[in-house]
Parts: sequence; structure tokens; C-alpha cells
Amino acid sequence: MRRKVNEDAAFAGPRLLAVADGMGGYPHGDIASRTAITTLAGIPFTADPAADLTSGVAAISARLDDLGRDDPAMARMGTTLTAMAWDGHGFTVAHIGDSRAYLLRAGELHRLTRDHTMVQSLVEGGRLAEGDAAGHPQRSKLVKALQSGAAAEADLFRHDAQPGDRYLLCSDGVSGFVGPEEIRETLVRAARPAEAVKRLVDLAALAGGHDNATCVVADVVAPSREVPREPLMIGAAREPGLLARLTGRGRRARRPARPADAVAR
Ligand SMILES: [Mn+2]
Repeated sequence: MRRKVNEDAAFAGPRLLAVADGMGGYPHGDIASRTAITTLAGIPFTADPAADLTSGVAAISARLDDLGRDDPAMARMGTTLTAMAWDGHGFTVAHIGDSRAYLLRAGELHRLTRDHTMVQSLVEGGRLAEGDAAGHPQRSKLVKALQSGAAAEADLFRHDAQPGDRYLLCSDGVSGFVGPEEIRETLVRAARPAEAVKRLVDLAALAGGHDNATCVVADVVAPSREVPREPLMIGAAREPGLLARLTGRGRRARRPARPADAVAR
């Protein structure tokens, strides 16, 4: 089963990887996730991605507030956001909600982000076993999101990359239905990011995933490799005209490559 409206949106370019998932419980999650992705995609990233992401998150929040003020139906709409901005040696990560960023390095899967969910708080407080979290009926209940009329409190941190690293950003429509070992195996086996993306979305569907499943996979490669530069915008964020915004930017020693592949269903 799939939702009629895709509430996920994503962006994959040489300087920016991002996934946003419209928050359930209020209408217009698709507008909120699209606002997050198109706002970030419009930012001219500088040598200070942390500052860029901080102002980007503030700009998204202000835009959501404006939309909510103009139309009461949008007054509480919200979205998750997991975004990674490349600086030539690693990423600055901005994260709020329950979309996730993973790293595959030397065959091991590492989760880079912490879910802002009630269930995650229960797990950390020792009141719920980690293994019971994925099937918990309240697992999608967010304690933080980018929401119209609310303060934006995203986690912000830097992460060093290495050539050979493979990164996955995904919405809970993937991570809620495909277990960590399956994610790891898929990322290990896929020769190219596009294969991993397709397989993960297929696995989410096979597992009976009833949510939009969106992911972005990117490889970090050595500087000599020829890298396609065309950014890709998908899901609720697909709007021709914004696609070329990031091309020609970021001539750096290393960059996430091939470029990133992404798909949304
Ligand atoms: Mn979702």
C-alpha cells in the first residue's frame, strides 16, 4: 500500500544530500517536506557548511511559519529533515525528526543520527528494549520536527569522511521496514548507489511498507574520478527549475560521487 500523496522529498547533489518526510497527524506534510528541500537546495553553500545549514534550517522554519500564518490549514504542518553538506573532507549533518543517516565503512553499518521520537526516548531511558522499538505502535510519534509555529531545534554535527565511505539517508518508510542487517548487506552488495537505492525501496515494499519510502545513497570517491554533477530532486520536491541550482559548485579535493542516487515511491 502506498500513500496517495508522497510526503517525502529528497535532494542529491555534489554538495548536499537531504531527505525530508512530512509529519503525520497534521495536514500538508508534503508541502512542509517540499519547503524544507527546496529551501535548502536554493542555498549557496560556502566554505562554512555548518553556518549554511544553520541559516538554512532557520529559513525553512521561517517559511513554514509564514505559510501557517497565511493559511490556518497549514498552521501546524511539519517535516523531518536529515541533511548532509559536503566540505571537501567530510559532512556537516543537520538532523531533526526520525529520518536517518547511515554510514557503511569497511563493511560495517553505523547510524549517524538519533531519532527524535518518543520511542527512542523510552529506549534511552531503559523503559523499552531496542528490539521492540521498530514494532512499537507509537514509533512514528515525533518529539521534534521542523514545524510551523514551533521553534526549530535541529542537531548539528560534523562527520569526517574517507574515500570508500558509502552514505545512506532515508525516511522511516525505509528504516521502519528494512532492518539494519538487511540495510548493511544491501549497501555492501550494490556495485553502484543506484542499485542500493532500488533494492532498499523494493525491500521496504516487500516488507509491507505502508509509508513512502525514500532514500539517497552517495559514495565518497578519490578526486581523480569523473563525477556527474547533475543534482537530483525527488518526491514532493520535484520542481523543474531548481534542479540546476547546485551544479558547478564546490570544486573540492574530494566529493561525494557518482553523484548520489535517489528514488522515492
Ligand atoms: Mn514516513
